[in-house]
Order: sequence, then C-alpha cells, then structure tokens
Amino acid sequence: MASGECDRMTIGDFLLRRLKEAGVRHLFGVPGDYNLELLQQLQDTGALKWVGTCSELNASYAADGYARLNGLGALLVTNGVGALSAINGVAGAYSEHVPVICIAGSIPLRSIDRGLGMHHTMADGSFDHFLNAYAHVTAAHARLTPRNAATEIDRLILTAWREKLPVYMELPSDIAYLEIEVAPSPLALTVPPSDPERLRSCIAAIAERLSAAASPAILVDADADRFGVAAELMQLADKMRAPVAVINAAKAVIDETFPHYGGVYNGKASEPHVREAIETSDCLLAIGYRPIEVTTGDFSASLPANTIHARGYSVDVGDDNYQAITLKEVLEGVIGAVARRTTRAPRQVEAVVGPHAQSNGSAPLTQAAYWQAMQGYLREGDVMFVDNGTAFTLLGLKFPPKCTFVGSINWGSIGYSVGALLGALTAAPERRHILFVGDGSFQVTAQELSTILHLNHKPVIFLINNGGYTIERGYLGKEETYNDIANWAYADLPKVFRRDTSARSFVVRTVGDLQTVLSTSNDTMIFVESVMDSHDALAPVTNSSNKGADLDYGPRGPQHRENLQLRHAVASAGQGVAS
Ligand SMILES: Cc1ncc(C[n+]2csc(CCOP(=O)(O)OP(=O)(O)O)c2C)c(N)n1
Ligand SMILES: [Mg+2]
Repeated sequence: MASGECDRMTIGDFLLRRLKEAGVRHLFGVPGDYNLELLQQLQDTGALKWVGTCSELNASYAADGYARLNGLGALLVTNGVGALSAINGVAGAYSEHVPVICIAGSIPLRSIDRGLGMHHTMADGSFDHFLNAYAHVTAAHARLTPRNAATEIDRLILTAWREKLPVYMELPSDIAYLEIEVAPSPLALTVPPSDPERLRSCIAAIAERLSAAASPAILVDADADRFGVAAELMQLADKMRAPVAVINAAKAVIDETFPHYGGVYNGKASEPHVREAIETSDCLLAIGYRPIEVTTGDFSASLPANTIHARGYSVDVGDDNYQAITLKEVLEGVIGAVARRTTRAPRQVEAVVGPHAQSNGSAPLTQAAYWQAMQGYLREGDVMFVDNGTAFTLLGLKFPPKCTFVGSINWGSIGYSVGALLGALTAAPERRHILFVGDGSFQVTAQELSTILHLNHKPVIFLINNGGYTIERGYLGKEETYNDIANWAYADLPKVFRRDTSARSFVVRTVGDLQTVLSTSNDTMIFVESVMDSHDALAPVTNSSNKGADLDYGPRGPQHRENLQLRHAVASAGQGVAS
C-alpha cells in the first residue's frame, strides 16, 4: 500500500475496529493471560462492550444467540483451555449456519518461534493442535502475524458473514500492540454480485417451472433466515398463491400468520395438509434444505421429483447447477418473472399442540395443560428459545407475528438455550425473550443466569422440573436412574445468583398456579419452575424418541424390552425432535 492510502494501527485495535465495522458491538468470553492485552485495548478504545461469561462454552452459545439476532457474533477465549471449552458451541454454529467469530488469544509468536514450552498447551512442542481442531468446525481459520493480520482479519470476518458459518482466529499475545498499515476505509459487508448471465438463466429456469406448475409450493430451511430472504419468499408465495412450509429448524422464519403459511413439514410426522402440500406439489422450491432424521419424520420425507434446490450461492434446477449467483438476487428476479395467480385460495392453519387440558385449576400440572397455557402467553414480537427435551413441544405452537425462534435443531447440545438467551438479550434487549428449558438442559449452563441477572436483563424463563431427562426416557430407560438428576431448588437460583435480585420466582404445581403466574407483570425477570411428572410427554416427543431409538439401536437394541421405553398410548402427528 502506498503511504497516504493507509493508516497505522495496532493489530488489536484494528481487529476491534473491523469487528465494530462489521456490526459486532459486544464480545463474549472469559479473560486469560493470552487475551488480556486485547481486552485492555477493548477497554481503552471502548470499541466494543465486553460481556464476561462464566465459561467459554456459554460464551460460544451467547455469541451464537447474539449472531442469530444481530447477523454476526464474536467471542474471545484463551489458548487451548478456553478454545476447547468453546469448540462445542462453535461446531454448533457451523451445524446451524450461524456466523460466529471465535478469537483465541494464543501463545506469543516469540515462544512459538523459539519452540518454548508454554502453559495451556500439550507441552509437546507443537502449537498447532487447537488451530487444527478448529479447522474442522469452521469455514476459515488463521493464526495472525504482523504480515498477514491486515488481510486475514478481513478475510475471516468476511468469510463468516458471507458463508453464515463460524471462523477461528488466533491472536498471539505479543502482537496485539504491534503496529501495521491498514486500509482507512471501513470493512464493507458485501458479497460479489451474481454473474449476470447465470443470474438471468437461473431466474428464467425457476420462473418457467414455477409458472407452469399447477400446485407450486415452497419449503424453507434455516438458511432462508441466515441469508435474509424470508420477506422475498413471502412475496413470491403471495404472487403465486402457493403454500409455504418450514422444517422445524426454520420455525417462525416465515410469519405464521401469513395467509400462505402452511405449517411445519416433517415427513410423515407432519400435519396431513402440510405433507400433502409439499409432497404432491408439481414444482417445489426448497430453500437451503438440509434433511436429517428429526426434520424428515425419520426419513419419511419425500420431496417431489420436480424440486428446485436453492442455497445461499447456488441453485439446482433439473439437471443444471447455477453458480455465481446470490439467493437474494435470484428470488428478487423470480418474484418479478413468475406468473401471478389469483385462483388458488390460501389456507390458514391452527396450532397443533396436543389434547385439550383439564379445566380443574387444582389438578396437578400436565404437559398438555402447560403447553396450552403457553400458547395463550405468546405475543407479537417475542423471541422464543427452546432447549432439547419435552420443551420441543413449543415447535407445535402457533407463533404470533414477528416472533423469532432460537433453537439448535441439528446440533442439539443441551444447555445451548441459556447461553443463547444471554446473547440474544444483549443483541436485542428491547424485545421480550422467553426461554423454554428442561431441568436437565438447564443444569449444564445454569450459571449463565447470573450474567443475565448481573446485566439487568428481564427474560421470562419457563423451566420444566420433571426430575431428569424425560425425552431420553422415550429412547431408553423409562425408569432408569441414569435418566434421573438432582432436584435443585431452581426457583431459588435468581436469589443465589444475585442477592439483591428483583426477579419474580415461582414454583408451579397446578394449572391454577400456572394461570396466576402467567398474569404476572414482566417489569423484571420472571423465573417459573413448573413441576411435572417424569413420565409426562406429549405424543410428538415420545413418538419421535421411540423412532429415534429404533434408528439408533437397530432391531437388536434394548428398546424392545418390556417397559424400558416411555411410550405414548396413541400415535399421532407431530414435530420431530431429537435428544
Ligand atoms: C451436550 C449434550 N449432552 C447430552 C445430550 C443428550 N440429551 C438430549 S436431551 C437430554 C435430556 C434433556 O432433559 P431435560 O432438559 O430435563 O428435558 P426433558 O426432561 O423435559 O425432556 C439429554 C441428556 C445432548 N443433547 N447434548
Ligand atoms: Mg427434565
């Protein structure tokens, strides 16, 4: 770079500047001697706000939750011990297509150069183990040096943002204060525009098929959210008067009050009208479809032969594959090109949550009554978090307009939701955030509640206390002690985690209790521990777990033994869920 065209900045300041330019306003993580120097730069420049978490695992979940609402998230960990604690969450971000930047303050270059043994390593003379580990769970990784920092920082941030995937960056602790030459212009979060011919051809091919179809339909996976095309998909559906279904990883990506929204497609576990709309469509437009057993009704999903598969940057139409296009430009073009239909009628759907609850207010609380009450509690604009377990029943509720769903359907790491809640609260504190979590999942990351309280956030937390891992009992071990957990005084935790808390805590045992609690005002955190039977689960949960066991253990597996599996009396349709 010729002088005059560049600024001189320290590597650490430049990294923080780039993060800020990319829209990252907060950094989650845990201090360590290898990252304190960057933290000091953060403190001195005020470039970002630091949100210290109780563990790096929780920081990785928080950065993921933050990115879901903000478009990009970041965490800062220390070498090895911190990086490996965070790797589960970063891998989850990969699985769920969430752009998270994991920065590890790492061994000083001065030690690496001379092969000096250092703490937080294997003490085996190698400094690459963690970089190599992260290579498997990120779209890009690099160890920064004074030579590559200016370009690698931009490459990694842009890769995360463009690919909607995590990246990993090692910042050796002795270079954060070294000056380099950097471009003065801000980082532009852009993708290269489509190749004009490929774009035109792709749009024409899609529009031709959709226009010729008698029953076009749209199937939406999470990438529709990640690549920000939900509005375009609704416009397209509206113009074609075509039904739109989502898979449960894309819950609420399409506004569920949109007239053409059909429901959740999950193979034979779908509501019949959803299954019919998708499987009998004579031209299906599938967005980012990544089927796994729990999103396909155990592989019973059967997409029509004439399915167009569109992804962030490529599309399959018939035998053709289109590269050098962007999903947004393709959809904008298709909306313009496709034939408008006026004859097909939209079809509204009702919530599919289980049987009607008992009306007796003093009866013990059941899952059926619980979820029915929750349906009435949800309101426009809520952010809903779900963890693994019977809480998955949330997927069967009908969401009001403008809601956001934050879950980890593909990766499914228990405890994710508590960290993600902190992250999302940080990104969008003005919205109402509601966590649905089981006791088992909560126990993994419960301490992050303290950070949420410390920062004065006011989420609503619904915890199901059913004495352990009920969803697992549907796989195996209906009565086994390995599915039992210690019975914490959950509702006391806000007080434990913050002595002067104003959080309202409740222990709910009856339907009447729950109804009272749900009318509590939300000017402070509400923490609701609901006590329910360890064998209570709605059919979608037990059916899915039972089938999961058959897949996992095969015909010779122990699930066939008498009374070893929690089962539901009557099989019925529902959303697939994994544990
Ligand atoms: C990190 C991780 N460890 C283990 C599991 C396996 N697992 C899935 S669900 C579950 C139990 C969830 O129990 P809880 O949160 O209490 O839900 P519920 O009892 O309502 O089903 C476990 C242990 C997992 N998904 N992730
Ligand atoms: Mg439980």
